[in-house]
Amino acid sequence: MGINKITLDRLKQRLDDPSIKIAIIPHISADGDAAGACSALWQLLDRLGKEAKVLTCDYFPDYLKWLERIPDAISFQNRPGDCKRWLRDSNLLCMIDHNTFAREGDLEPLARHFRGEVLMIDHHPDPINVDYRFSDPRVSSTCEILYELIARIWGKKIIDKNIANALYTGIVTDTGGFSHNSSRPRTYRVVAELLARGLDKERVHDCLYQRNSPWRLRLEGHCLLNKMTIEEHYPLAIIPVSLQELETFHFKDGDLEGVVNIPLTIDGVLVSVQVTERKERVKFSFRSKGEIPVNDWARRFFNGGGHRNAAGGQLDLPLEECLKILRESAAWFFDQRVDKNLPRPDARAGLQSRE
Ligand SMILES: [Mn+2]
Repeated sequence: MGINKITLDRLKQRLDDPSIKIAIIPHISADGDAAGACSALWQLLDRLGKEAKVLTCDYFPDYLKWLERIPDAISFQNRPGDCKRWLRDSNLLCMIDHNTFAREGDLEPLARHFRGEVLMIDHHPDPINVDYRFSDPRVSSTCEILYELIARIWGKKIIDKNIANALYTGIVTDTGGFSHNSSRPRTYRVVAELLARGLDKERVHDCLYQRNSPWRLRLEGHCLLNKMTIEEHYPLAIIPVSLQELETFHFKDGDLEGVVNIPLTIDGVLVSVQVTERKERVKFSFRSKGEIPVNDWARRFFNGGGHRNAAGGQLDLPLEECLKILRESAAWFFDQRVDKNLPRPDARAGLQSRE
């Protein structure tokens, strides 16, 4: 990965300053990569005796609370005063797993007016300019970049079991268990190194994937059985979920994690979109295979963006309206933005033969 040596040396020097006080901010609706990187960075700064805190605009989901230090994060939702004070007194803000203040929810205005320096560790395209930027969209995850930074600044020996567990969490979740964005040999060398540093892979997998509630599985089943549709003219699956349904299935944050990926396992489906009605707004989650840039679709119609194969967005409109916009803009997306030479098999063929 291209880590700029000059920026790295400057950061090293900055972190040596005894007056350094650090605010670490993940993106809104933190995922495994954001939470893993926050956990690893906070643990590391603890070990170095630095003053640091993780601030969130919302909450970390329950399925990531086992990560060291994550339960101690300060949420703007229930401790806005503490968040403001910490940001006012800090002189280094770390943007984790995002590259624009717009991904910081209610913390955005505070972060925009931050008076100290800003460090970005991220792997999304089109980052803004900050004082210390470590950003590379070719890398599997923010956690992999953070590993490289730690190894280059302090040496890999500083990584203990809990830091290794946190870093691995980001790598394994952001690649969908090494299925996408994970074809660089380096990613596996980093994982090998984390194993050597004490990574407890079984524990991480158990915590991430084997602590489902029955309701989560029922909701997933409902989505696939009753909600998923496959478009007639495009290789596109859509899963709409209403607020009412979330309540019926006793929804908790994280319960829909990964569901949007499942339709991509259908032969002929190349794009999957989950549309979830939440109290505040309707959220969109896009996934695609190969060269299909769903981040373009999310950016143009849904106030969002992200990676080529995994993006998100949101609209402040009723669910039905959102679905209409999605279906209408599908024509623009597939006709204008998707390579005409892509295979566009009739996804319905496989289904109809069994009807
Ligand atoms: Mn990430």
